[in-house]
Amino acid sequence: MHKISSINAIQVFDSRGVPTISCKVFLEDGTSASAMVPSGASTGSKEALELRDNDISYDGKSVMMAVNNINETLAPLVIGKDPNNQKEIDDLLISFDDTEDKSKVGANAILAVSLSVAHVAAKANKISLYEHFSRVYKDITDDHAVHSMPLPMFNILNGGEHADNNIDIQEFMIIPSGAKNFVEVMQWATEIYHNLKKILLKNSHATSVGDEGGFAPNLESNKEALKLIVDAIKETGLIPGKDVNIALDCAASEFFNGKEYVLSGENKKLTSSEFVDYLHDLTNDYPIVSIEDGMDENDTEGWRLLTEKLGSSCQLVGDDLFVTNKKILKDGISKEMANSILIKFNQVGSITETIETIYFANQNNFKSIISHRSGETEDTTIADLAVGLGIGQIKTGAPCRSDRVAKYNRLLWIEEESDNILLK
Ligand code: 2PG
Ligand code: MG
Repeated sequence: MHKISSINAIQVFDSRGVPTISCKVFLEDGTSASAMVPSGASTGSKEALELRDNDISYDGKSVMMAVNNINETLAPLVIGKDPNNQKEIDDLLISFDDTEDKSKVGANAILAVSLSVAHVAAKANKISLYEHFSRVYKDITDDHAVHSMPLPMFNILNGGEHADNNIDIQEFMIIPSGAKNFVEVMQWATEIYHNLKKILLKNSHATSVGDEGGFAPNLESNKEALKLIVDAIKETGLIPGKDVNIALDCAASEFFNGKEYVLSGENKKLTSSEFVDYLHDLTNDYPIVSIEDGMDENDTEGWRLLTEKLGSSCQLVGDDLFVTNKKILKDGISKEMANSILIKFNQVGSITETIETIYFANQNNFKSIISHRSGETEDTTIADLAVGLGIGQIKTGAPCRSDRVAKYNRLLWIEEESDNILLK
């Protein structure tokens, strides 16, 4: 295998028009590949640090320090290395930074290098990125992954930090659980999405969209959002709770004031146990099979209660709660919080650590869901990670807006080009 000969990073822009990093890695024979880093809006407080310049340009959000860290500091560490050795390279970057939260060079800088090394290795080996991820998984964990197509959660109605409407819950997602393959998954999702638009129009609601491509109307309540979605599923000729289920991402840390869950859209202030009951009622009334960040990331008692009450019937996903961090996940498991984990590369900052967290989750019977960020690019790496590790679930926004659809389109090609990769 040809060794890494040079690395070049530049500042590019994400789906919100905010600066981010694109990084290209070259091998000695001229082979090159690049990757881009996403960015969140409703972030967990323990996420690895996204290094921004905090000066007058781009409202403080430029990433030139992180870009320069790649070009001047990280590149010399990695040049001369074999790109197949993902773990060795990631470990070098991590130990050079030597901070808990990657604040010295920036998690965005480390991740940009980590991702583009994987891309160039796959290209040089003349295999798909998902196949390469399986090899990396085997190297890191000694476990075999079985390729599978992930079932998506499509975020078709946006609220919270991702939209300027009055809906408190951040994401209302549909899961085409009964679809026979990924082509059918996409047909159902897009048809429901377009029927939802028609229903919103008929009821004189706005059809503008939020950060993840879902509609962002002002509504009376979270229940009204759920009702509209159920209507759209039925309008499509599908059966709610059988063909298509619903998932929520409450992103509850965004509306917890330290004491109460403040649902300003419906004028309610609820204690932890009242909010658990509120969510429980929603699951009784609607076909909700998954709830992410149902409680605030520091509300340990609330999480315990939610898990006790709903954990056997509903997937309870920790996002801000676990921030893709194995140590934090381990602590959460010991406290009996949640039963699943959302996986985002940039919360932890490297491929190796992401894979270690997924493996640890597997070992503890926690499900993993691979996820985009609300600030995305045309990069489709997460689609390959989901297939390569056979994760089974992905959430990457509405079936609308190219930053979201790029991942779904990549999955369509993977299904097309392989005979034996089936929906999990
Ligand atoms: C989430 C994500 C992605 P953000 O909360 O799960 O949907 O949002 O990237 O803003 O953290
Ligand atoms: Mg979330």
